[in-house]
Amino acid sequence: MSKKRSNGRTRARHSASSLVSRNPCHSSSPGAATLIEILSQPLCWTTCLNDLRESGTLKRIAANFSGAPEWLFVGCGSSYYVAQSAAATMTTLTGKRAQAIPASELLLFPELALGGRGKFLPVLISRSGRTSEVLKVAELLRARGIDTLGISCAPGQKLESLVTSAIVLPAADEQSTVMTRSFTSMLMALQSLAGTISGREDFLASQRAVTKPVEKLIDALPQRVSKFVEQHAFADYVCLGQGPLFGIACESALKLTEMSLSYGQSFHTLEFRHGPKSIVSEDTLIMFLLSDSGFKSEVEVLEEVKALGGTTMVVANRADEHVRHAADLLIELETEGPELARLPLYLPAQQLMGLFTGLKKGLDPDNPKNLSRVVLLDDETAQTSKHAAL
Ligand code: F1P
Repeated sequence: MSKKRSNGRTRARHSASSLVSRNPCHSSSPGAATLIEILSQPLCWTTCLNDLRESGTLKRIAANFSGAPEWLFVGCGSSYYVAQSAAATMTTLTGKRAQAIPASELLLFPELALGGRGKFLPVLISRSGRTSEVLKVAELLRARGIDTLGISCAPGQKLESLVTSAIVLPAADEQSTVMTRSFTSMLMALQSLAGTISGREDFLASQRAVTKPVEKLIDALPQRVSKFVEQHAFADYVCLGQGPLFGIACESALKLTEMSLSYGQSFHTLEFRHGPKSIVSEDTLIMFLLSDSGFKSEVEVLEEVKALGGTTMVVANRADEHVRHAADLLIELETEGPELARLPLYLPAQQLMGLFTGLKKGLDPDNPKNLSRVVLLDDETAQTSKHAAL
């Protein structure tokens, strides 16, 4: 059955739930690899955290770099959004100034990115360890004698040879083009580093503790999300999050865009009132990532959007009556411990929303249109700005 969209493009409609019922392990059908990678996250997180603890990697890196007064997290695409939530975590747990920046900004506007900065530690984030812009930044910093920390999921890649110290998470690497478990695992590793530097044993313990109970939640998610996708057809998607959740909101919007070629936007939740809420309608899905710290204020925006006739999806640790009333799809994480420790847990539902929306449109989320798994630029394009006065 084809469906006419407001912009006149017709769409083939496939049953998203068909993928859930088929055993993905043996299926090479569209989206199967990404579905396997999304569902593998709890086990992947446990493996990565165990590997890091048993190898003593984080303790070693904390010993070498905990003195750095300022941290600068650098990445591209999804890895830039890891940088945003990692920077928020580093500041919240250690009190140190931390910022996130796309690699291209540091290459093209170095004075903007680095001007006036005292001693700082750059953290270079790249799933592949091969992205040209990130490698260029690593070379630039190395040429300036600045120590760097790198994090990747692919052992033995160029980034590892260019940085002073590296965290590598082979268990989190993926076949798919889009980042799912690599995103959440690299974020969890950087959060664990911040917990180690700040000596927050409670945070480290809750990080380990959340991976088990979430298995049950993630196993039940495909049915719930695919059913919701079956019952709705949206023209636009908006993802809202505040504080450390803003990076997760950006990544959620990118997952919708990459896997379903939909228009996905992200805003700080309360910023949505200042203009963007003009697009609220029943065929706009507004996804709320509710924090504990800003819960009351964020729920007021949720209720406003519902009153304007918007369709809503909510991910929160625990909902109250207001949220239950205003959410068309409600995902409760129901975990204990500090809210920062459950940051990565907000993503699987969003990842599945992108996957099933793409399948419904007859797309293959494993191989998004126009995208390559690694962005390799010829030397010319990745040249640093002539003004690279670091
Ligand atoms: C970053 C990235 C991905 C994006 C696509 C292209 O790669 O931009 O976020 O989904 O796969 O590459 P990396 O530097 O983290 O390998």
